[in-house]
Amino acid sequence: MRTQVGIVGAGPAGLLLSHLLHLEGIESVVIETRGRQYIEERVRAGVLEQGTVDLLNQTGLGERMRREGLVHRGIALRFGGRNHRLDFVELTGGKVITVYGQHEVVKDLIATRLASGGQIVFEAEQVNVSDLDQARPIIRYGDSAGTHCELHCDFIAGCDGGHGICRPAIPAGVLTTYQRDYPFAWLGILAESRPLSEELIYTHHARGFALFSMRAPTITRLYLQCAVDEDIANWDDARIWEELHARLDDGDAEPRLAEGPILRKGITAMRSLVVEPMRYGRLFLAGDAAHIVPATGAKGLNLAVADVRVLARAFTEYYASRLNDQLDLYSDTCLRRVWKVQRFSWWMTSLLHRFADQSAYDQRIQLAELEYLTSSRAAAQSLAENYVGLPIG
Ligand code: FAS
Ligand code: PHB
Repeated sequence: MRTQVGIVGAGPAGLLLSHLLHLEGIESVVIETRGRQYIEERVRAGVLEQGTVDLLNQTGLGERMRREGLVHRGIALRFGGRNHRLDFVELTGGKVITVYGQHEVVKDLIATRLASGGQIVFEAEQVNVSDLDQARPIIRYGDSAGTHCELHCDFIAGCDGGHGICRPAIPAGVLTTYQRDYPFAWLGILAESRPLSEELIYTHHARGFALFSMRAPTITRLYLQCAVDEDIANWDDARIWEELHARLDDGDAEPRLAEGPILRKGITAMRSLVVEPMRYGRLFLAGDAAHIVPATGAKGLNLAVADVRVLARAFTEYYASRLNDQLDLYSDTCLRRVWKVQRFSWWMTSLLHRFADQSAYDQRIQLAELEYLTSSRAAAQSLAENYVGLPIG
């Protein structure tokens, strides 16, 4: 088989890239190891930046998001038993965020791609890439019928996430990897319960970080900082709710956090990672395949979107004029923004979490920074402009 752009991975990066290329008349094939139902039900990110929402609306993907997404005009920082609201609309001149689950974006992308004749190979096996520095790089895989397939491409987009095969396929010595692993993880739940608040609440607490988020008026998404090697089997529902109350509504006369059936629970590692460059030959890395951020800044999905917007423009230039300028600038263009988002995600994580080796002085510095953020417009504006999303290159 032949195609113009072979895409490895049907997460938000791979699917959105395929959609953006289709809009420009560029053919692609998406190769995915998991089944359609699995990736449509995989609960991950929840917050869309203004730029992500604008792009989905501009490219015909926003109808259900506009109907079901929750527009939020701010967030709260909770410390000392009190909520302190940051008004994004006032601080950023009108920008907002939209709470709409990543799996919903994935569902919309798959439906749109298949409706327009897009090729997505689900349940592919033994996927590998080769000839990356040749004119015709190849993706080899077994399809769900076990047939051995070869896809000869002009280019390959490695959108296979943090544990894929594209990044490891780049020869040793080419990539520089920058990494920071945090000494804690997040225990996340999805619960059928009445939201505690209309907006997200990020909590700094002596017992550890907690985050209140949501997916719908009756579905809450909650996280609490836990040990880096935590075993979810040690957390029954009662213990989870007890810890969430202790961190999220301990200063209140009456507990405000409503409990309810827990639909999902899981542990997510917290790490920062960037590989440079985001390209080797005719392989271009995008999204988690190239960088990972701790979820504290709600950036992972949004960074993936920003990468593929740049990559789609570069492929469009190439096929329209056979110019390589934007392809040659892809990595540098993305990395300028990636590192700013890495900084913000690291800063939010360092500000809000308890570190085992923290001194009493360190804890007072965290509280001083939170007091500064909630009393200085300049400080609040800096957080707000990063949170709603920096401009895309
Ligand atoms: P993805 O990982 O989403 O997609 C990669 C795709 O490639 C997957 O479908 C995978 O099955 C497929 N794949 C892997 N290997 C393959 C192979 N060899 N061949 C073919 N396909 C292959 N971000 C937030 O902003 N907020 C959050 O709360 C949040 N929570 C998260 C929880 C978890 C458990 C994880 C892992 C990540 C979370 N993230 C969160 C980050 C997440 O949203 C990512 O940033 C986002 O999914 C990035 O999208 P992609 O780059 O498309 O990668
Ligand atoms: C979520 O709703 O899943 C979410 C929101 C904000 C974050 C991380 C996750 O920072």
